[in-house]
Amino acid sequence: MSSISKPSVRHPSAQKNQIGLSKADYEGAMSTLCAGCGHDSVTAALVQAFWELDLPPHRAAKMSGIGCSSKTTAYFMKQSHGFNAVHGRMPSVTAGANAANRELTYIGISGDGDSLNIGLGQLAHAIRRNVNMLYVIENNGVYGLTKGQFSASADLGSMSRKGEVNEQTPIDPVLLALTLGATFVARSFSGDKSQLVPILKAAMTHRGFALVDVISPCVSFNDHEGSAKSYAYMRRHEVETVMTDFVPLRREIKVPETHEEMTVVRMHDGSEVRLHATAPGYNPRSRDMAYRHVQACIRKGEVATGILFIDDAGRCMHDMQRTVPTPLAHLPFEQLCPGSAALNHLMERYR
Ligand SMILES: Cc1ncc(C[n+]2csc(CCOP(=O)(O)OP(=O)(O)O)c2C)c(N)n1
Ligand code: SF4
Repeated sequence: MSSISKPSVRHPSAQKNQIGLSKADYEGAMSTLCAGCGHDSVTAALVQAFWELDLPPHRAAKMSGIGCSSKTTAYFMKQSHGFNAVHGRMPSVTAGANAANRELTYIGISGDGDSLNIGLGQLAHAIRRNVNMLYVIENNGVYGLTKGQFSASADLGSMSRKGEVNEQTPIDPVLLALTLGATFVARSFSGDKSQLVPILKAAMTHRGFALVDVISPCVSFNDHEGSAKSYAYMRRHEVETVMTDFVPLRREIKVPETHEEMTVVRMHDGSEVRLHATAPGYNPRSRDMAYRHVQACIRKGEVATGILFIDDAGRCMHDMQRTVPTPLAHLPFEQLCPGSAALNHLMERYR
């Protein structure tokens, strides 16, 4: 489908960030998704977050699989690198790219079908490897692109547009990530930009795998009465567990007025993430507490949002694999290939 292209003219008075770019410089192609699709609101939040973070678009790589959600990467930061992998294979393609060039910023955008059905094994191993990336799941509980089949995140007993009831136990990406040892786990709602933007900024600054599950309603196939992934359901059942402020390194860090129930996490670049627990006694550094709280919300039919767990001391894939600091992509051939003598010596150890 063709669509009109966006004007490239910039208003001279448009506000610039620290690297001299306006918000329009973080946009991409015109969206071809249905009007009202939650995924377009996620795109707007991504544009805002990366602009505020002063991320140089040419130093980022946008990775995705297949689905309406995976088309999101075309709609922001058109000057970044990009790779649409096969359906469900984005996590391992990103792990490979990250192994070759650790200096790029990796942003993976996926759907619940892409991540939790066909790509579940791939997602699980990217979490275990703690690949340094922001991984956004645009979660609508259906296969949007292929016209509304239930996906693995559809709630038990929820209804399709045609009235069919889902009888399979859902996979909750947040519980999955917590179980597999993810070092940053958050959930948000596409209709809540003020919550989503600071979460995306904190996730982006996290060193390691940062999973952000965004409930993003599909207006064409899953926004009806009986759906647990509709705008109306989310507005009634969202429970903000942790409110997030993100304070970048360069800004003056002021002591906030209230310390109550606040956890401050210093990111590896010196920025601060401030987490205000709105659920009494909630500690976002406790994996067990996060798990119990999210499950308790599910039992009550509620959706816990916010940064639910953060571990800033986790070792990322490069730490575990003890890779060299220079990206493999920049190493000269002589260093990448030590020659046949070294290879023969290595092979001797296996005789
Ligand atoms: C190997 C393979 N199997 C199936 C498909 C068909 N297919 C394309 S997108 C898709 C589902 C996308 O659903 P989801 O990831 O939830 O994204 P959404 O469209 O809802 O945003 C499927 C089954 C495919 N392209 N490749
Ligand atoms: S089919 Fe659903 S997920 Fe796909 S663009 Fe339309 S509203 Fe969005």
